[in-house]
Amino acid sequence: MVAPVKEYPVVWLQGSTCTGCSISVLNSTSPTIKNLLVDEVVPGKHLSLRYHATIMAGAGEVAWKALQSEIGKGGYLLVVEGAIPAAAGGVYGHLGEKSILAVVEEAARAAAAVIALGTCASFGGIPAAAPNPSGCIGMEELLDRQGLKVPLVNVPGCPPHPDWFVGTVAALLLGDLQLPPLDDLKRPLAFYGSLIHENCPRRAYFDEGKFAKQPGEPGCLYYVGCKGPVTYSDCPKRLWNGGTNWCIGTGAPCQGCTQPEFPDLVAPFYQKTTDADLPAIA
Ligand code: FSX
Ligand code: SF4
Repeated sequence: MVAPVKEYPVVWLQGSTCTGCSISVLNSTSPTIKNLLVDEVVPGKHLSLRYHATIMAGAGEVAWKALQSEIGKGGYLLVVEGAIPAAAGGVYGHLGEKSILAVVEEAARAAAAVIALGTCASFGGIPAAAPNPSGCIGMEELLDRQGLKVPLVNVPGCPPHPDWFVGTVAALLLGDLQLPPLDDLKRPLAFYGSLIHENCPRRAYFDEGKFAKQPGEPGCLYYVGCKGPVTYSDCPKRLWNGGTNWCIGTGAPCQGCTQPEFPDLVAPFYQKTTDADLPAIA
């Protein structure tokens, strides 16, 4: 007899976002988004996406009721994309009949676990850039402010790599929603465990003091603004767009998009990061 497949409901909410995180996940190549949504993510375990404003067919009152019904049932995996506008009681962003702040808080209260997808949901990101008039915050800060103890994983990146999301979901499902090993910023160590600079194919140029004077030139991109020495992710090994290339591979300096300092403290983007920020590099 075939063992029954266990279904994990997923509620996906969007705050202040460009929706790039959804676009990135929709571009997942292995597995494809169809595999992710229809097949078993890990043997015997299947995601059931109950609410996602961008890709669901329902709209208006029907969608709003579906969301309310899922929140009422609870026990789902909550994916939050985008920062949460929290100034003035949440007046700067609305979802259905309520503020994003109120809906995300209600949804987090009833969730089994939360994935903050993207740098905005993790740390505030671009919507929280100075002067941040809408008071945008990331999920960890929101949960702290409300005293909510729901398990949280941050999957930052602007946008995050689809593998980082899919791999995190697979790890959560394998462990029956137990959190995988995380760093002190709640990022899965499997994807954010080492500095870009440690694995960069241009590292020999850095060590030899051969620096590009313009983006696109050969050489280390440190003096044209590369934030690889202060940025944790596996981009140099994983590459993007199904293994085609990555920022530094095209001659563009890393912008530090997986870090809580993004974007204010890694700006100006095309200027050298201050040496004071450099961790000890062996
Ligand atoms: Fe932020 Fe994601 Fe950057 Fe955009 O939702 S991490 S601005 S890619 O879309 O939130
Ligand atoms: Fe690579 Fe940037 Fe480090 Fe240079 S500074 S070696 S381009 S990660």
